[in-house]
Amino acid sequence: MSDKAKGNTEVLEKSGLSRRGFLGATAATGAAVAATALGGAVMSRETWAAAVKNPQSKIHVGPGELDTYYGFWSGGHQGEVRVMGVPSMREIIRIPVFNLDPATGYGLTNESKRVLGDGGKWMIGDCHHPHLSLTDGKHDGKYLFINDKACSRVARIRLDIMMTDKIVTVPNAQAVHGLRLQKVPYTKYVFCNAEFIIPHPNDGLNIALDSEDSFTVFNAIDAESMEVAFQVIVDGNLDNCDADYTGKYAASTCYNSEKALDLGGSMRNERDWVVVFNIPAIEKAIKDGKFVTLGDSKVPVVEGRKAKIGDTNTTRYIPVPKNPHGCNMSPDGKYFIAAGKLSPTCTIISTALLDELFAGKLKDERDVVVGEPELGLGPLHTTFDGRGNAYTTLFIDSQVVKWNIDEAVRFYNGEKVNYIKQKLDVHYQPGHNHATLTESSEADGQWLVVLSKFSKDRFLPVGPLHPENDQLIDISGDEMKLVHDGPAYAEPHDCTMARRDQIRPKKIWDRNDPYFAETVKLAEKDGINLETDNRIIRDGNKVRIYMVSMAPSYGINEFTVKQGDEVTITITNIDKIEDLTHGFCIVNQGVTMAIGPQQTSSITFKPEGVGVFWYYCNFFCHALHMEMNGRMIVEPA
Ligand code: CUK
Ligand code: CUA
Ligand code: CA
Repeated sequence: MSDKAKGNTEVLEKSGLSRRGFLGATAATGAAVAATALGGAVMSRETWAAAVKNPQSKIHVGPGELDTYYGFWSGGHQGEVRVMGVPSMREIIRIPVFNLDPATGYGLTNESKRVLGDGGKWMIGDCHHPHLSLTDGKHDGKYLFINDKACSRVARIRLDIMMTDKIVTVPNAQAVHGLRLQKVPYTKYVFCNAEFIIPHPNDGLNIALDSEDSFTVFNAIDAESMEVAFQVIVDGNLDNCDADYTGKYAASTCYNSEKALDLGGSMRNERDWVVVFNIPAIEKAIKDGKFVTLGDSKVPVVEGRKAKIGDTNTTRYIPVPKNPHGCNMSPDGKYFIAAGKLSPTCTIISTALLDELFAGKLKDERDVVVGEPELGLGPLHTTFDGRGNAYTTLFIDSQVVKWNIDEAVRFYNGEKVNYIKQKLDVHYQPGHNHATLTESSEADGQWLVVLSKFSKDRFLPVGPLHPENDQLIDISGDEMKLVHDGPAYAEPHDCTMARRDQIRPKKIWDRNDPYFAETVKLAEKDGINLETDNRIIRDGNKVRIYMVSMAPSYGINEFTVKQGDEVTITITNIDKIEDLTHGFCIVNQGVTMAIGPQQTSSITFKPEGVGVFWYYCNFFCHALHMEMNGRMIVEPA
């Protein structure tokens, strides 16, 4: 066990849960313990080093060659998304979402401020779960959605331009965490969990968190309008979620069924639960007027608490051990798999039995559980290869365990079968893992990325703050093979991957793109043709400057404003050449933005001080790029 793992065990021991206690806490049969102890082949350091050094090796993407998969990484509390190439694990670009991005001017330009709305005042985020939209269970290349736990938001990224185009703040909620998409018939809803229990109304008068008026909500956001379509009140809190392949059910894990306010309290129950949401039943309840609204929000809020659902039949609570975390749908649509975290097990829930559960035909909620394999210590998240195998991260054991789902189901039915296929050491303490196309019906079992939380000795030391370690594992054969370590800055939780043919980004902007349509409208009001006009319009103390850019010059090379003016600069890049982006930066003014080919970008600011201020292009665009500049003259008032 690594020192970090030891440290974790100590923490758990202090909280009353020893390593042995874990195993003792569940009714583990001897056979299951034996299966766990078996482990599997671990590729030696020498073998994988040799595999990586071999230029013919599968992961080597040579100069000029393209990766076979797009990877979309959460940028953690950098509040962004990172686009990676897999298997090279090269970071290709970053997409700012909730954060300030000086390179593109995201957070500064008027176009990005319209996207950010009110949330623009924060410019922080905490991204965990990036997910790609689907049609008929397959990635359709339209959108990527991601949560912001820090400010309770969900953002949408348009994959054709790889930019954030809508953000919604979820009302009546604190900390939007788990997020997954409806897969079938298409991504109509973005499902997401508000994690923390808060009082309603949260007015500072009513602060008792154990009262009936304190709860959290499950949310469905309309993927097109990006408005919250409905919320469901639940018992306990909510962690991760997923959706099935019929379009009917979503499920979320709850680790705090105790509604406790401290660590010890939230580990009191041997079992917490998975809440299953019946989407058609929720939609019907809303149609029948069986909902309330909370506070100022107009979002319909449906009752989903056990004791209160009445005839709306919106939810079911399936007991699972213990502080469960990950919730993952298998790509064949058969199972929701909840990772036990404080139990060494995963719970396999059969989707085929959910209709019967909701129809009241089962005696017990646990009757939908068709397997509960013992896998190792600290199971957090599960991913799939499309060949019937599951891969679960074991946080405390610092391993990924490969296991066969149907064999685990047979074991649960009493058959003596060893469902554990292999255990592979990872470095160190893995959170999510993610196999290629695993969240779609096309899971192809080629690559597995393991997002290890600690990197310790895997990279050159960089001071007390370490990066994380994203490890690439070849899962195309019978045996998992670790082939690459890659540092990641604080702190992705999750990633998602699609085949490169499934993502079809534009090479240059469309002049009619909605991203800057509002800016075009404002220019039209000023009688400006953005593609040809270079003009300065004074309107009281508001000055609007319109210009084009074409390598290596701006349409206006000098303009004058007065101290105290509010200045808006709108630039249209009339170059039509792929990869020919210009920048616009005014020195000592905090003004910077990018203007891609055929894009219009604008920025509004109040100049600071008086005098001559040079502006220049900060994207290398031409041999005379250094000469692409001009001057703003600020006259004293
Ligand atoms: S959570 Cu971080 S490792 Cu936010 Cu998906 Cu499990
Ligand atoms: Cu335009 Cu550099
Ligand atoms: Ca608990």
